[in-house]
Amino acid sequence: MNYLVTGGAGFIGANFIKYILKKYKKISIIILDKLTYAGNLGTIKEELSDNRVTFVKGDICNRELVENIFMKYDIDCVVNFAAESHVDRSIENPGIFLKTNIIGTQTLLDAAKAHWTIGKDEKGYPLYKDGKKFLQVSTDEVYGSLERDIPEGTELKVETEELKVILKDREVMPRIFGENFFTEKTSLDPSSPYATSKAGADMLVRAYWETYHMPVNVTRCSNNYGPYHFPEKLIPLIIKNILEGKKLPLYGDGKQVRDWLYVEDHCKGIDMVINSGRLGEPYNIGGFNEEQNITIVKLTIDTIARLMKEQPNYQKILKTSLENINHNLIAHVHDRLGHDARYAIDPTKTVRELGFYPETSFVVGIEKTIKWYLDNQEWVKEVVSGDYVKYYENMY
Ligand code: NAD
Ligand code: TDX
Repeated sequence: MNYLVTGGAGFIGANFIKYILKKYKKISIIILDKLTYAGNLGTIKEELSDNRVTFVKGDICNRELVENIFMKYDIDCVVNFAAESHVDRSIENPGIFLKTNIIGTQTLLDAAKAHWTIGKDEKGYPLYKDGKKFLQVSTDEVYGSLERDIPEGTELKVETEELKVILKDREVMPRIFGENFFTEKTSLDPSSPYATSKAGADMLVRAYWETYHMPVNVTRCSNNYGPYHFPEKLIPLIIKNILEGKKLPLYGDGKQVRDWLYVEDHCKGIDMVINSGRLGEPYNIGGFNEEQNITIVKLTIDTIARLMKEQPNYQKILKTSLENINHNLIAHVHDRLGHDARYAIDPTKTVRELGFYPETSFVVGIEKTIKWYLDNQEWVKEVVSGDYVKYYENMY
């Protein structure tokens, strides 16, 4: 089997490649990545020397290049991670988001369609070689925003009786605020240019299913965290700033809610959808772990302070004194424009149909993540280069 993994030098793409190579011996991977500021070959250093892996540097919008890849390799599955992924950057400069996220997806769809088609049925729909699949990695942000304010004393809830039964006896118990969730039937209602570009790509993939019967799936996942997360996103940015004794920018009142999922659990969910997802269907992948941003930030500060005390060796990384690692580092800054208040995934369909379940509780996942950053400061230095510095000069 040959997988074409686009965006494989980025955060989730790289974690996915590591997951697949470990789990399967007979899958070869062709990585196509433009190596933007967010892509880093250091992230996949070991995998690049594996003879099952081929790396191609290039843009998913480059038709000729994508065609050549399909001509050279018999691609069985496209897993499209490649994207401009940061909401704040999309507010500053939407154009590149539309280009990469929409036109890039169309370019990949066209090449896959051309190379996988073997004829037509009696109605004129294309017929495809067996076992092919186009997996579009999407996000819960395409659904827009849910209500945010959680009345005092609200109990944690799960939406359906069926979900309650499935969740019984699991180690990761749901932590869910509010009444409403995104299901796969929720209308797409994106707010930011990033989310809109992802929704555009989602709908295009759906259009290729409806119009050409392309073998596709879309996965819509909540906020990931874990190793190799680029330090412009909340959790890795906070970890980096704490270690440097810098202020921690919290947008607005910090009470916005996200559903956090450990990246390896997302990779597992994608693998399940590739293997068993019903063609043409979207699947939600969520962490059952809603949390307010302010709680995430405080927990990260507390965990780092604790780890520094438990393992004093780590203190040599600090560019500030241990006493300064406290909640006073939090600085409320101006809110993100059009900031979505709450994301909350109901992954019942994926749980029920594919047996998906997040294995990593947030307490375990955040400690693993922080330790990874403490142990991999060289990686952080490597990815924080010119473009990142320029971006932050303009931020606050
Ligand atoms: P990332 O920004 O860390 O990585 C994106 C990768 O794509 C980088 O390696 C970059 O070089 C590459 N890339 C960008 N433009 C390209 C182009 N035109 N051609 C080829 N490669 C290009 O992103 P991520 O956080 O790993 O997200 C991966 C995918 O998952 C995205 O599609 C994103 O929308 C989706 N997603 C992310 C999250 C999350 O929490 N991070 C949650 C749900 C879905
Ligand atoms: O400095 C910050 N301060 C802050 O308060 C940053 C970077 C973020 N935030 C807030 C904004 C969000 O409410 O924290 C929350 C998380 O922000 P991000 O890490 O930027 O993630 P988000 O905007 O939720 O989007 C992420 O999850 C869905 C990914 O970046 C997307 O690619 C994915 O689709």
